[in-house]
Amino acid sequence: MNRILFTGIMPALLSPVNEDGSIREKALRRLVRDLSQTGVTGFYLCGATGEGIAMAPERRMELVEIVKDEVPEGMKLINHIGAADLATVRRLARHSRQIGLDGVSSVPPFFFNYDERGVIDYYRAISDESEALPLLIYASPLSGTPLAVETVEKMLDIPGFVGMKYTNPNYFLMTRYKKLDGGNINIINGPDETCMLGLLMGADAAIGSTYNVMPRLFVRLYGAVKAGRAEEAKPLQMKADDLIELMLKYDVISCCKLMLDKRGYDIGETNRPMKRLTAAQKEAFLAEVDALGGVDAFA
Ligand code: MN9
Repeated sequence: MNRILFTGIMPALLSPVNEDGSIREKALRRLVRDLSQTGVTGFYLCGATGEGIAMAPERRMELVEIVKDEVPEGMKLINHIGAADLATVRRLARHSRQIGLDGVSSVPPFFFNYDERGVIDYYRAISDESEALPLLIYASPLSGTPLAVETVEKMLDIPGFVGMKYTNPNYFLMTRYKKLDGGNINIINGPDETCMLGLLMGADAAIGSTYNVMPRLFVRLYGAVKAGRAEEAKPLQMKADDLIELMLKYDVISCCKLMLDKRGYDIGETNRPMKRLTAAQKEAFLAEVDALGGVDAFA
């Protein structure tokens, strides 16, 4: 079985929501439509950037249904279905299969300390419930320490298991995962600020927050690295990093939402109780973006 199913640049799609958590359908559809024209290969839904953990399961299901309905043929959709209770995880896994998504993903079970068996059982439950939809671990800094390479190796037996979204700038560890099964494991770069390095060290794809804002820049960067022209990719990474540095100073998700808002998407704020910027912070961030050329300099 070929596990390299996901390649290219995939925005971790922002979730446009209202104050009560309901989906801003118009903004969502427009964002999906527009981003789909930029050369990205698909979307990662309801992850950290997509705020899935802060959303009710019904909202998550509604959001992925809208995206599935709007997205052009051929674009891949991976749904992050992680939740603290297995019943919700199973429900989202089943739903992802029913509506025809291309893959499911989850952070390892969190909050309680799970041992290796608990982790593997969790992913097996997802595989069973989704009838072996392509499955990716989400190795996120928000969900504890990375899984042991040996644990991931054991997971190669789980039906549908293809690999992981690896949000960690430790690229030595990334190569240890990537060596499993002779490289037949789909490793997807997480940190946008080191996207070029991840790709150079063997990642097949990249998923990230800031690809909502700078899709074309990263599509060019991906093409350059994969064509062996790292020297062409470097200035693109450096340019993106000037903006990412600012976003990290304020709050990445809020800043991405704010920049799209400035570009005319009626995207709203984050789900509570997630971080939000004050009016003064918004103004300060936008002034710093202006100094870098303005919100459209990165489109
Ligand atoms: O993996 C994102 N990571 C998190 C995806 O959300 C934790 C990244 O895209 C970062 O937001 C980005 C900025 O640090 O690299």
